[in-house]
Amino acid sequence: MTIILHHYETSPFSELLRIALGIKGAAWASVIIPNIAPKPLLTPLTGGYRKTPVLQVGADIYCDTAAAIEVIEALPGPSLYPAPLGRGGAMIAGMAVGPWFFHAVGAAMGPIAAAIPDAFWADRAALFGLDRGILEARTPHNRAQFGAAMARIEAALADGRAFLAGPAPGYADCAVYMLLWFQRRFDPAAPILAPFPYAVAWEARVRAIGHGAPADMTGEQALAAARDAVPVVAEHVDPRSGFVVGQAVTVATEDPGADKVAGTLARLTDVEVVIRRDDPQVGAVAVHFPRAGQIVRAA
Ligand SMILES: N[C@@H](CCC(=O)N[C@@H](CS)C(=O)NCC(=O)O)C(=O)O
Repeated sequence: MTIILHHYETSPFSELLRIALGIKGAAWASVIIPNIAPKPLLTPLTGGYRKTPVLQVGADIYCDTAAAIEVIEALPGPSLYPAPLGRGGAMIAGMAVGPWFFHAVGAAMGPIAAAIPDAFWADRAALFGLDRGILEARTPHNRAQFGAAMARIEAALADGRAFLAGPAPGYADCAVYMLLWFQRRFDPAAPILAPFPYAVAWEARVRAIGHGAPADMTGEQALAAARDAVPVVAEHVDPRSGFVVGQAVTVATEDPGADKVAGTLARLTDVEVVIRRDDPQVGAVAVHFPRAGQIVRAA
């Protein structure tokens, strides 16, 4: 079934998945979504999760790159967890999507924050508590912290390895690469990267992987694809969790302005949370989240 990616060009987390699709050499459908709320053609699928990107396969909706990466991993082609590190690559990725991420964002956006529209800052203040003035004031700190991250990336690559986890590219490369890619969004010369020649050479290798074979799709077509499919979920709720299959729950990210997605619990493990929803526009869907980073509450 077609992989549908809901994303926008300038989104670093979207670039992470686009490169992962490139590693697989995958064909996929590209739906461009707004970079601020509201997202009227996405909400019927996710039930309110509004972050970017979202991956869709029929009536199965994958929120967060940590959930989406496993769908991409299951595609034919080279593994996103190449030897010798294997699944250990996910822990490198965890640095990039976690502690390094907002430093990288601050390093890139702090210097040009004044040129970005007020509506963007109002949206990010509501979602992340990200304030334009504070971001501007913290630019030197964020640039220093991003430099500290870059120094570690450089040191890891300085033994001459081609990719972070070994000779082949994987999830670790996709996730760390998005941070460097984002610096070049606002300043293609990215002098902040210049002191790190191994990292810059590696960045060029990752960029050369490309995005696979995207084909444009409209948001309306993506809704129709969900309407025409049925969700595929292996029901299982970990008895240690205190929840049961079919229980009404909400799922929300840890962000201050996160929307709660309501549904009935289909799957809850240490790896994932899956809820079923019935939507007036698309019918039955299953919304998949990674367990990490989500707050599950009884509704
Ligand atoms: N943990 C999420 C983070 C996603 C994220 O923060 N994405 C940014 C854009 S790169 C976002 O959602 N911004 C708000 C928006 O796009 O509406 C993931 O891995 O997918």
